[in-house]
Amino acid sequence: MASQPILFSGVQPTGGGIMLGNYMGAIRNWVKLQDSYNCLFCVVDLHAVTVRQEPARLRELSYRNAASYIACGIDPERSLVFMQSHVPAHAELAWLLTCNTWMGELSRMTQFKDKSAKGENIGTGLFTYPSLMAADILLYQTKIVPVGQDQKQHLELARDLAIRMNNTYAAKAKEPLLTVPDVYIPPVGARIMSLSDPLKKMSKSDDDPAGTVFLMDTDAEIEKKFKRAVTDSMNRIAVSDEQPGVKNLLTIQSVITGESPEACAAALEGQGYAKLKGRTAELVIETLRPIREKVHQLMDDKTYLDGVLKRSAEAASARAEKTISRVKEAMGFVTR
Ligand code: ATP
Ligand code: LTN
Repeated sequence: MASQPILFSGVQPTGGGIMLGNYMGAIRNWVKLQDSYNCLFCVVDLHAVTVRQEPARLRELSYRNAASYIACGIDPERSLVFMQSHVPAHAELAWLLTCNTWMGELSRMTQFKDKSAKGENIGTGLFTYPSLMAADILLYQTKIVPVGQDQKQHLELARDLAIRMNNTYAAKAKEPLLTVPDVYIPPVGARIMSLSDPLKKMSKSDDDPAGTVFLMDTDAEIEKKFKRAVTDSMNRIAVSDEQPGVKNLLTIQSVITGESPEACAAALEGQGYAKLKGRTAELVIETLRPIREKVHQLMDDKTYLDGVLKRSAEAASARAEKTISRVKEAMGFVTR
């Protein structure tokens, strides 16, 4: 509905594809919020190429991300589902924002520090990644951005950039140039940890696939990953920072059941870790199975997916164009 506030979010088509952390920290909440907001869900393929991607794999994963959004419950009749690279205004606004983003701000970004520490050839796109992300959001006058905990710092930059652009180029205008967005981080599940190293966040591009449960994993693979999940030797099922592995499993249960992690712990009182892992695996398998089946179905119907992507990109472009023209005019570009 046009009168509803605007929601924007996206996931990169990278690594092994969408995983449990993306689902619990982000996509699940998109589905919940989709009735109350005018939503745009983007496959952020321009962000994906900030690290080297194999072209055929990028294409496959991009389709799969779109299929996964729909399979998780996004209704493409109500919400836009599109490729970032299909709307050139993302790259255009990103440039205008990059020129208003300070080196110091980007240097402080923990995602850049973490990712650049791993690689040898660090592209400048990895450094300016947050300005592109701000462009994604600000292009649509977005009010709310549902993401996991790790994106909080990027969202703060997007807010700062909106305020800066408004003050610099539209201080006397009746209406602000850009809406200052709010972040939405879920109370539980905003930071799902790796099953093989519960001190590290679960990630779809982790070198060790044992720590990550992918949307497309088979039931047997999911069961195996949970069986091998790293816990501790305390032999106590409780929610405690001293037991990050156990806490992570209880958090996963909590997101699915809607009970608090403490209640999930109490339900397993006196039981061993095998039971805790088995119960968690069971819940995750039941949650992901119908989603996986739907993704397979959708991936077999590229005509349908292409239709959704085309329609959504056209609608998104028309909306993006309005912001781009206003920003360019305010900055002093000659109008066409
Ligand atoms: P990559 O490892 O390829 O950088 P990623 O797994 O960190 O990717 P993103 O595409 O960067 O995933 O993130 C998509 C969304 O999923 C974001 O909203 C992000 O905050 C959320 N997210 C990512 N990892 C987790 C996690 N472990 N727990 C909860 N939410 C997460
Ligand atoms: N940087 C995000 C992905 C992303 C995003 C966005 C999320 C790119 N643009 C706009 C929300 C809104 C990540 O999860 N790594």
